[in-house]
Amino acid sequence: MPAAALGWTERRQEEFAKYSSRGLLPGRVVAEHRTHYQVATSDGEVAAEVTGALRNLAMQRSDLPGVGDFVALRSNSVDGPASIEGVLTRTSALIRKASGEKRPQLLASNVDVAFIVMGLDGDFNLARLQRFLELVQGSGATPVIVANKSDVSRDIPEVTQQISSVAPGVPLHFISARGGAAIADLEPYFHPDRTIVLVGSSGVGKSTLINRWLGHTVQLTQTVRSHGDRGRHTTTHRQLFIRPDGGSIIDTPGVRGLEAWISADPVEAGFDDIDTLATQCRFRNCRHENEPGCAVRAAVKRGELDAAHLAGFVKSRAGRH
Ligand SMILES: Nc1nc2c(ncn2[C@@H]2O[C@H](COP(=O)(O)OP(=O)(O)OP(=O)(O)O)[C@@H](O)[C@H]2O)c(=O)[nH]1
Ligand SMILES: [Mg+2]
Ligand SMILES: [Zn+2]
Repeated sequence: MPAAALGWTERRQEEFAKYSSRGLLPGRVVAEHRTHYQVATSDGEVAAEVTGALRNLAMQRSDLPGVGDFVALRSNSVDGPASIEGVLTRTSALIRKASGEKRPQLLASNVDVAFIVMGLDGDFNLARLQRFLELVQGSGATPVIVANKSDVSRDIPEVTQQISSVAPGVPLHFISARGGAAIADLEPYFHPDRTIVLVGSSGVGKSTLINRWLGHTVQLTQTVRSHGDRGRHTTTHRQLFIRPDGGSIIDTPGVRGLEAWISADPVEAGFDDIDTLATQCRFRNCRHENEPGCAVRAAVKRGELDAAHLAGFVKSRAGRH
């Protein structure tokens, strides 16, 4: 395990002893795909699957491994995926869970600091900031507010005052990811043993920051997408990156659905997420019921969209006709 870079602390090493005695190897989940996990190990990244036994033990979906988890791996045949046989105790977990929701989803685990990124352009929204703050405060990670796009900024003293009214005592930094202004102010949060997650709405500049910290373009950002897809999020899945000079950083997609999940009020949350997904349905007039090639139901199946939220959408639309 490239120890320091991945946050492989002594405490984790101790907990891992019960697995190493069974011949298992440590790894850290860097991405979660529909069919498999991508896990970083001392021998590089490998594909891995969860064993049936571990799946049966999981009481709910958030008990299964997610991005940021330290896992115990058994390597199988030369070309087959490795098996994940255990998950180490999490030191923190960002879990999205709306009230009454039965399927909490793990967004990232073993995160030390969460940068809540806001855009100082049209995106700026205090209610949304508050919801992200609640998500982070329930996780065990330390929140830091990053107000990005200071180059197009509105009145900074005014914004500072507004933010401190909903987030008193939470560190606040004004930066420009694109221009580079004040980026260095965030450097002290990085540490070889530490993991930082970026959360925030779509388009606030999370991936632009990731690319800056990684020193090259690892994530697509909005400027390089094709035209005509306004409103769609650019980053599509959560991914952990290891900074060359130490420390791990997790990029997350600014899915509208996250706000829908956080918000207890479905009317307020809206259905932008479904509208966005619907642009990828095979039929333009898809009702997302049983049409073939429906991207919305596919997202529900993948667990990326709440089925109850889709049901609410179908119901509200029926009411309009
Ligand atoms: N003016 C200005 N634009 C910025 C800044 N940082 C990022 N942007 C632009 O904002 C747009 C969105 O940036 P992304 O990094 O793709 O945003 P994201 O938060 O990763 O979005 P999702 O992946 O959809 O969640 C791009 O066009 C960036 O160039 C900044 O500091 N100033
Ligand atoms: Mg992104
Ligand atoms: Zn559809």
